[in-house]
Amino acid sequence: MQQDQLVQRFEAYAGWRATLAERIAAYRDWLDDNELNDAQTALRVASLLARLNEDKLSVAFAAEFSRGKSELINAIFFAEYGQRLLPSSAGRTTMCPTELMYDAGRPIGIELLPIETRERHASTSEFKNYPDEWISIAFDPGKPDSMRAAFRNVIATRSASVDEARRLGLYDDSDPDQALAIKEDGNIDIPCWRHALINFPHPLLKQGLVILDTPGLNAIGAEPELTLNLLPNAHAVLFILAADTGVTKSDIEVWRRHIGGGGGRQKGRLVVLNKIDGLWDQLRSEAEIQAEIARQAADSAELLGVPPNQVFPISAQKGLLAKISRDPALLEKSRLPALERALSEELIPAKQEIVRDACKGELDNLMRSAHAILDARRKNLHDQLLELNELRGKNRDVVGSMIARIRNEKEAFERGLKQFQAARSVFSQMTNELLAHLGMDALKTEVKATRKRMLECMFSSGMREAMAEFFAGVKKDYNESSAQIAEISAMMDAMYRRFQNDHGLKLGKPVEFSVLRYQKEIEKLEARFHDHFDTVLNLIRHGQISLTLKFFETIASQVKKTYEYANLEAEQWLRAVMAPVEAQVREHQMQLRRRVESIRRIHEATETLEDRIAELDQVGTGLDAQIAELSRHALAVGSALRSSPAPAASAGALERA
Ligand SMILES: Nc1nc2c(ncn2[C@@H]2O[C@H](COP(=O)(O)OP(=O)(O)OP(=O)(O)O)[C@@H](O)[C@H]2O)c(=O)[nH]1
Ligand SMILES: [Mg+2]
Repeated sequence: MQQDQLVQRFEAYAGWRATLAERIAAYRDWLDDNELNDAQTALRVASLLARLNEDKLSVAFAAEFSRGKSELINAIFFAEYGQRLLPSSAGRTTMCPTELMYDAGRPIGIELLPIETRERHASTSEFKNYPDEWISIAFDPGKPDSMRAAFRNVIATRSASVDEARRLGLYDDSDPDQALAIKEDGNIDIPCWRHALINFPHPLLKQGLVILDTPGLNAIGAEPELTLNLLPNAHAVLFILAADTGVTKSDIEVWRRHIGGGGGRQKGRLVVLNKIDGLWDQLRSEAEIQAEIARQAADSAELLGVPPNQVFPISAQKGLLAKISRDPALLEKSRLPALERALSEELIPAKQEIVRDACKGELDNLMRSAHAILDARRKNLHDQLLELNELRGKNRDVVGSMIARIRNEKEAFERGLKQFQAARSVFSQMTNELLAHLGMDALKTEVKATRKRMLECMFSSGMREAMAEFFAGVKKDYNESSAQIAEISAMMDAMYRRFQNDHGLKLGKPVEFSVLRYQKEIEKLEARFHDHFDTVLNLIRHGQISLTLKFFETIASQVKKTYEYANLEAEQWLRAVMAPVEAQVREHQMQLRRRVESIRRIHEATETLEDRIAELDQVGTGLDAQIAELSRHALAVGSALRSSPAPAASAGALERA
């Protein structure tokens, strides 16, 4: 199997992730061995590891039809199968959005969502939760022919009456091209499937890559899932133009509406000028050909309003051929490697940054708590030794009064504990309130009410109002959560301080948390909805109320996702903020008990002072070793986190391919 640059970079990234996961796991095992792993910590480490494991990176290919999206995917990712895996041919080919991925928990094969589901009030995302709605077709990932046959489903079409097509939002009366598509029998061809999921253990897919192939995007009623979710959320989007057609009006429309909308240089958005082999005119000199390619690339950049170095002229077809026939000269000429390099440079560091940021805070917290516990033990031991050293040469009365002193201390702490219990019950009350603001049931009710209002008012102004109110409700939930979080933080801050001042616990500052990220996401969704409102208006004009609702469903399911994540994160934070106090309180309680116990034993002369001091010295040596080991783990995890994935050897990659 040939190894190209992209694969190498990806493997390096996956390697980075694996090393990090390994070191976190080693740390967890060490915590276990040293009895430092409580239930909360275990849960937090497990969710951290799960997050690393599930880490996905998505690359979408978008363009007008027949620009070579599917061919480019074949060339970049699937050349090693020795054939054209995804169907690619002249005219409209790919008929439904197609995601290629690997999820070990699902059967290998292709799953297809019937087009008829477009009439129902649910987004594709939501249908993903109901496997029974999908048709599954298995294939053998070891047999390219079997895969190819299964992949052909994405081009399947069937005949439908104009009425049915209209109902499904696949026919627009105002589009003259569509009238031309009506066949002699009065019917029209429509896609059989609304969405395809292809699941198989390709090396890159196994490492978390998700590839999204899309049908030509300028069709009316393009799946809102693409517009509102899959494309804006992809880590990289390749927009493809073809040298033989140049930049057409509909190319520009697709670009503006679906990809380049935000204007300026957008991260992870690459423009590809495909089919440059059409310019390889044998009657022209190489220099003339290169100049022509450069000119077309520059023109395209100008028309789309992107910097010229963001446009990559390539030949997907020749690139695929070169890889299959192992022809390095042709591969170089196809310029595919330059695009692959840019793609990996765009994609991987950005993704790594996200993962790094997500893990760093949590890891720091975990390590800090462990450190705090060990430090507390160390300090306690030190105090105990001081106490015992004081006892040297003293009589039993002194010992008795010392016991009384520690008992007092213990009682004071127990009074503090009562306050802690009370504060904890306030905390859980506040927690419930916070989680209620982010409640899924409340959101579901809100979605239902909005849907009803939208159905009732068939006019655009009413729709806009219903949506505005929906967003206002969601924003209110988040604002209230935010206020609640501030309250919880203030309370925890006071609690931390009290335990620090009154009982000498080392707690530092409580971990911080905000829902700002989700508030921003909601703002983005709202903006996206407004951006696409003209499409919605168009749908309303054509009486396509069900499709208008589908737009809403897609937004609603995105909002729901933010609630889910916010809930998850809030729960994690609540644990993280409470866990250190609980752990240290437990620890402190145990230490006080031990101190009383050890002095009592000396008092009753069941143990000699010197034996006890020697024993504690030994405990101290053990503790020092533990603290050193903890620092070693922190260092190992920290350096894994900071390091950059380095591809094994990139220099020879082109020659080898
Ligand atoms: N000459 C040439 N033809 C290409 C190249 N890339 C793709 N094609 C051809 O262009 C046609 C369309 O390619 P597809 O991969 O099906 O295009 P697509 O963008 O996926 O099209 P839809 O699936 O319909 O949206 C096919 O006949 C390909 O063989 C290329 O680099 N050079
Ligand atoms: Mg295609």
